[in-house]
Amino acid sequence: MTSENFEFKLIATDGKARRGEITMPRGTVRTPAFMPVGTGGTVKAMYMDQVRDLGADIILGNTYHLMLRPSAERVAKLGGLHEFSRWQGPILTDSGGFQVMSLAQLRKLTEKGVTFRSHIDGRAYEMSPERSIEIQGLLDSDIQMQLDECVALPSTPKDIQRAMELSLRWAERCKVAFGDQPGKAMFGIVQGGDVADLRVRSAQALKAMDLKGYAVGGLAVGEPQDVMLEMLDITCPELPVEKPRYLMGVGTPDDILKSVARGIDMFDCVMPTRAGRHGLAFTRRGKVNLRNARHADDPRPLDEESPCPAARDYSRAYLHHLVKSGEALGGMLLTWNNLSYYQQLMQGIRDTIEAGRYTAFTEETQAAWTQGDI
Ligand code: PRF
Repeated sequence: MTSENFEFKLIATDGKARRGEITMPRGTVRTPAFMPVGTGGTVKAMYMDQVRDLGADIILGNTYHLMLRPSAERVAKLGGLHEFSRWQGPILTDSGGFQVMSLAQLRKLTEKGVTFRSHIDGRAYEMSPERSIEIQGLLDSDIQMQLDECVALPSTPKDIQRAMELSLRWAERCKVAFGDQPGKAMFGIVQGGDVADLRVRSAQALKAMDLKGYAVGGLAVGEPQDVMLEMLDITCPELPVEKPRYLMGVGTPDDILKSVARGIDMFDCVMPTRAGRHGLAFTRRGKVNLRNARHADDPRPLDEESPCPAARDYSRAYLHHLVKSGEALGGMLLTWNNLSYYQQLMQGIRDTIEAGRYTAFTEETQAAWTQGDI
């Protein structure tokens, strides 16, 4: 189902966990949703058809990477990011600030925006909140993110407050730059580090801007999991019930289970794709490091009951061999397995929220990770 407008509706709740649906012209996103990361117009080591067949409704793209290469203007001329990458469903793009801070060189941040040099060729760039929205528009992104400043933790309360307040001013400017686009959305991003009072102020100020959705940023940036969860406990109740909530850059399967329990609807993370390319498999029974020599003679598949051929049809011995030999197929099969596991987890989450047994599902899922046959 699609809709001319960007709409979110709640289908069921179980405690604070929410089962919902975002409808927009390019498709429906069933929430809680995990968005595979497609940084530079590709979910690394996957065909878009595979990504879709695993049950992903939406993928994430990155302003920062695409503006450097091949450039937003070039993507626009070639028909936009959907046409360019052959992903026809909804795309959410991150605004670029976070990636500039973690990847670019000679970064300078002012009220106007951020200037930096490309990590690829050293070329100088400027990105204001308005330019970030312009780029996301050129990419034809369905859900665009405000430009924000995320500070790594630990940081001083003073720095955290300065970044949070700057992010609020940038949210206003992004809202104006985005204007009125009925089939699309621009999300604000709650900042405030690990300071409860700043989180509340950030969420309340963004709520007053009446945006179409809200992200929680500035978490999973060096703090322990219990601090992240405490910040979600404080932040989620301040956000409007009728708008989607997106926890940026999170996380492990355990982070996802616990964040859904606190009211988060959307996630993205490089974990399943990056770990796959490094030889790590996520399975129902926990993580398996295929680089380990103990798999060299193991004829068993990763998970004989998985719907994913990568998990079911190849021996651990073969996967070990591929990974040790640096074969491209090793990263392809493990990425496939990992994204399949993540999408199965999300399907389980959605089904059990609807059935009113989300807590039991969480406990069973966590218990299975530690049982281990491996
Ligand atoms: N802001 C933006 N993107 C992000 C983050 C953020 O705080 C994070 C933090 N986990 C990941 N990606 N714009």
